[in-house]
Amino acid sequence: MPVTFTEFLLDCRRRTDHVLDTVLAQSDSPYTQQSSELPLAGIHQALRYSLLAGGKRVRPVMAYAAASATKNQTSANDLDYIAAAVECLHCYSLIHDDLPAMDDDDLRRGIPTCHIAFDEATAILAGDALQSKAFELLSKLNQTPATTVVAIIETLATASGSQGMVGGQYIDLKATGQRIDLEQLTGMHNLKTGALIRAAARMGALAGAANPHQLQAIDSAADAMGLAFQVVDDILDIESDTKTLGKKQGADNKLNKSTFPALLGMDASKNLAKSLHEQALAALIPLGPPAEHMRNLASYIIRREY
Ligand code: GRG
Repeated sequence: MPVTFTEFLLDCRRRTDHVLDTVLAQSDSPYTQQSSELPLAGIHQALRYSLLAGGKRVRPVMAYAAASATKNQTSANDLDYIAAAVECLHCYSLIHDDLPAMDDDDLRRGIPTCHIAFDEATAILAGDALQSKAFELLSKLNQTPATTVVAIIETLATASGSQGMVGGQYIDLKATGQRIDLEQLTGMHNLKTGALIRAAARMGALAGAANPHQLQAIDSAADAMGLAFQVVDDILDIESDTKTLGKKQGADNKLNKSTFPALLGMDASKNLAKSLHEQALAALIPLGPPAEHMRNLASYIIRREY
């Protein structure tokens, strides 16, 4: 049983990576099961390349932390599949976000982006396959009541679609080069970045059989944590460096994107991150000591260096 947050974080990452490695290894055959004539090694290499390249695994950790905040026994196996599913969905969004038609980046997680290492068509298909894999993994939940599994699937589907992450990305692309106000910027990031982080917490809480009060507390904490994550992302894009970030520093500025520091200034952006952190901690008060990992994750999100 992990004690410190660092141990918890490492344990969550290890568990997530184990599932990802296992499920990808099962599909890593160079050929389909149906026919030994159809080579598939390239697409499977691309999936493994992007998914197993590291990453902080913040969304999986969020799911584990939310489940532990409910105090209820949760099936470890089912939680592992939820964690791996949300990471697959996230990784698909990163691969597609890096494409020339989107942000056109050539570095991610410290290595060349998927379309640079392979090719554009392979990267599009790898993203598509990871999205499908996410829902395939959720279909493996067998210790969770069926109605809860449906609610978990609905949570991920809604959060990642046009009223969630994809919608936020669409607004981002349309807003590039234009002046938008703080309300619009916040709304966009609540969808683009926040929706999946909120979904991760909600899926963990649902798997942990959260009661309506717990669910409400976890939802509002995750809401603040999701936005804080993006504010910090914008700050790091200015104050950090390419090596630490594992992606191009200054990319937002280069693309003429609206960001929190651009709109508010650096000091006000740091204050906003602090106040979102406080909001998250306040929302978690009713959950008491079992929400310790959620509290620590909220702190990790605003103190992270990459
Ligand atoms: C093209 C159909 C289609 C959909 C695209 C690309 C996309 C939908 C959405 C993009 C969403 C996106 C990339 C949001 C950015 C969120 C963000 C700050 C990502 C970085 O996450 P980290 O720092 O990365 O957790 P690691 O590598 O640590 O996992």
